[in-house]
Amino acid sequence: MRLPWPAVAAGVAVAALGAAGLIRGAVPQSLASGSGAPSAGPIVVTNAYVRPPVPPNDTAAAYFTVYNTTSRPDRLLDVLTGAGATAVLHTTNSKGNMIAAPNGALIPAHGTLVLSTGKGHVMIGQLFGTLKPGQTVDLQLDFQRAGTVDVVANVIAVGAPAPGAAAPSGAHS
Ligand SMILES: [Cu+2]
Repeated sequence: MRLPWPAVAAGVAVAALGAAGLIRGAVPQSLASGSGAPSAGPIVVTNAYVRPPVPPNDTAAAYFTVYNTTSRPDRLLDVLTGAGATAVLHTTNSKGNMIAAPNGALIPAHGTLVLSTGKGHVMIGQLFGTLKPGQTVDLQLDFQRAGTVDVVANVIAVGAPAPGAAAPSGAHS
C-alpha cells in the first residue's frame, strides 16, 4: 500500500484523470454523457439505470450501454447484482423476440451493446428489497476479455423516461 499522497500531488491526480478523459474522448459524446459513472479501461459502461417491477410482475430490469474501446470483440457473459438473487441477460434476436442470452452478448470491436427498452435488459429476480427511485443498484458485469466491470445504476421511476434518451418533443411527463 502506498502512503496517502501529500496535498501537493493532487495536481498529478487531476492530470491523470485528465489523461483518462482524453482516452475516453474516443467515446461518442452521446454515450459519454450518460448518468452512470463511466468506468475506465477497455470497456466503458454508461447510462446504467434500473426500473422497479410493475406489479404483478416481480422482476426489475437493468439497462445500460457498453462501449468496447478495443480493436477486438468482447462478450458480456454474466451479470451479478446486489439487488436480487438472479440476474439474467435478455437480448432481442433477429426475429425481434426477447430471449435469454446463454452465450452472452457480443460487443463488436469499437462497437456498442445497447440494452434499452425493446432491445434488451438484465432481468433481476428475487429482489432483496423494494427498489425506490433515487436508490442505486450495484451491477457486476463479467466480460470474456475485459474481465469484471463494476457499474452503479440509478433506480428510476416506473414511468420515467429512460435517462440519456432524447425525450419526445413536447413531452414533459
Ligand atoms: Cu427479460
